[in-house]
Amino acid sequence: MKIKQIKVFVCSPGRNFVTVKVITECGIYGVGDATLNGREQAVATYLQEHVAPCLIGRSAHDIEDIWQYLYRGVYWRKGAVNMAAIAAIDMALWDIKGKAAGLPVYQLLGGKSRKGVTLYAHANGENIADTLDKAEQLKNAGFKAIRLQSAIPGLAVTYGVLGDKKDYFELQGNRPLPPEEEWSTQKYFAMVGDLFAQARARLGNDVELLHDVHSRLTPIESARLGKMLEPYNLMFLEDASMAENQDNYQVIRQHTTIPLAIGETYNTIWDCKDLIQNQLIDYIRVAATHAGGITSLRRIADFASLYNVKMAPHGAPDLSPICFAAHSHLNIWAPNFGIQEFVGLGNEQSQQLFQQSITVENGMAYVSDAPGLGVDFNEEAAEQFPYKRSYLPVSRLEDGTLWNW
Ligand code: EZ4
Ligand code: CO
Repeated sequence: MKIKQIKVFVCSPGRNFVTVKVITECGIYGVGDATLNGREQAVATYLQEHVAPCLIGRSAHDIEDIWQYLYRGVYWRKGAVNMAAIAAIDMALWDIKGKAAGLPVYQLLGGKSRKGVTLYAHANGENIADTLDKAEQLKNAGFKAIRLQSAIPGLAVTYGVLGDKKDYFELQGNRPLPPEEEWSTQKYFAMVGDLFAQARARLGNDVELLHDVHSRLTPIESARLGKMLEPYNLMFLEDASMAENQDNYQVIRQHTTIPLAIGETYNTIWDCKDLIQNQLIDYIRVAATHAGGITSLRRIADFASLYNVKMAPHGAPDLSPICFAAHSHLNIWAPNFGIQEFVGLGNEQSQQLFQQSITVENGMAYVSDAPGLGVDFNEEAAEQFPYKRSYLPVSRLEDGTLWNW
């Protein structure tokens, strides 16, 4: 099962995805996701120039050794570009191993721990009533957990709110230079308590509610928010504050019992080690694509389980359906699975490019028994969707100071 060829694709079926295909001499191939939003070409070049040539001729079965070779072996460990490249190769190798064994990847991890994967959907609105209309629709469609985000009165554009765009693909897929958004903690605080008070009044108590702060608050402001939202029983508060300094979360934890989640930008277990070990968080949100693949996430899940921290992988539109498949196999296995973020199965073009075998019903995802990851990439269709430069916004305070995105 020697690796014969590694192909790298950067396509935009409405938004950019970096996809890797690892092909073996016996003809079995595997696919992986290496999408790094706004830095796609850096990963693609890294893979083509520095990773692929080193792997040709190696056994596709040596998943762990190849992971170590690309992590320890390069001297420059960690980093978003490096870890996304490792992730895509790792996913493709798990896909190959599953296909060679005739088993879905979750069986290789240890089998199913549950029937299906609970998802949380997004309700984003232009105002509180609009957000809650959308949340009600999602609840009626069977979702058991919903993330609420609402535009902040007095600010021109707010994180995650779609404005005149019909979906996330349209929002994130067509911005050739980074747009700018505004942030005011004071204006946010004037809105967010009402959002959750009204949400509980309208949606009742039999739905889980979540919220993403997108790292806009200082630790003591996050503590204040946690206390403010405690009566509304959130499943978790996501990315309240930055945690490059992992001790920041001590400050939040000292003041509030609101469950905390973080990790969507993390690249390795080291980024979350202190947060997990000191029981400063409740959910770890690492993505297979950005934290080194299935091999890394399995290791983080096992480590987190020792400290009652549950897995809640990132599920944004900039993670491809291959990542969603990798997460689904991990989620159905992990004894300490919490919840999976979910923004739909992609637009029509993306479904042409990626054939997904996972089904979604009543707010749950079900993994098929197809060997490997159970997701395919249509190389022929790839040519129809060329790369388009596109960026996330940047965020500034009202006085112009650059702030956290
Ligand atoms: O802004 O994935 O929880 N989801 C998120 C996302 C992120 C994007 C960044 O690439 O915070 O929408
Ligand atoms: Co987030």
